[in-house]
Amino acid sequence: MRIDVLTLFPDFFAASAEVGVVGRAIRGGLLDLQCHNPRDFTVDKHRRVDDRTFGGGPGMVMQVEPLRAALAEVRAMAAAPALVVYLSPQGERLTQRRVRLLAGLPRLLLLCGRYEGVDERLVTREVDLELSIGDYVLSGGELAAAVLIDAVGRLQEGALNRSESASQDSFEDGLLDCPHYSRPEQDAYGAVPEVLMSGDHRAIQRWRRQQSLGRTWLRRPDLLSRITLSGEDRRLLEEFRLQWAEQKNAVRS
Ligand code: 9D3
Repeated sequence: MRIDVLTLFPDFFAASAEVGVVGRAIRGGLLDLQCHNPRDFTVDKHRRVDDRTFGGGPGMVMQVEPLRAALAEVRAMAAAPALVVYLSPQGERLTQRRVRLLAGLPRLLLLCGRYEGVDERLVTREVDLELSIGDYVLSGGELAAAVLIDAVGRLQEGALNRSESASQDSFEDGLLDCPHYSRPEQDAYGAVPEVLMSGDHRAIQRWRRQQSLGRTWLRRPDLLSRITLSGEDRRLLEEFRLQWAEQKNAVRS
């Protein structure tokens, strides 16, 4: 997969392209990440990319011409058709479902806004998809683009090893992950749950599933209401709820 990024801050992406799963995917040739600065596509001597907003008010807007020139040149750099994605607070929410869809495409062209954003005429004519990463205010699209690149990059075929397998991901089955523990068995903060030391793989699997269900119920009931639980899942969650209520009463008395 090829990802091109149009950004006024290409340096921003250097570290994230080197480290971890995505760094490995890039080095291994599974992902080709190229950043381009719209400022390099300006023709005036001040290399201007922004101007005041028509209608008045504070803030600057990224102008059409540098972005239009950059998009045309960058599109032509490879034969694969690119889906043009504009990272913006007005976009639809990025979810794991959308990540999976995007990860299967041959090429993405990510457009990062700064200031108040991009002139709407460019958005209307050139952008295929407008995406937000959540309901909080960032200072530009770069961090959101880096999030998208990470999420999509790690799904490239061969990017993950067995222990990182995507099928084990939280959200792939709509539940939060279970707690994890490592050595030593006993430390300054206490002991590891006994079942994990039992060697009984069926019991361990059951416990993990129950923890996933229980934590999702406690922390993200919105996720739980989107999925259908099996009979076994419902029994595990009911048992978790009972234990939760008992524990709460025990603390009170
Ligand atoms: C202070 C500026 N705001 C005017 C009332 C609007 C505004 C413009 C530009 C708010 C944020 C931004 C920059 N944000 C992004 O480019 C962005 C973003 C985000 O802020 N939150 C979640 N996802 C994204 S994707 C791109």
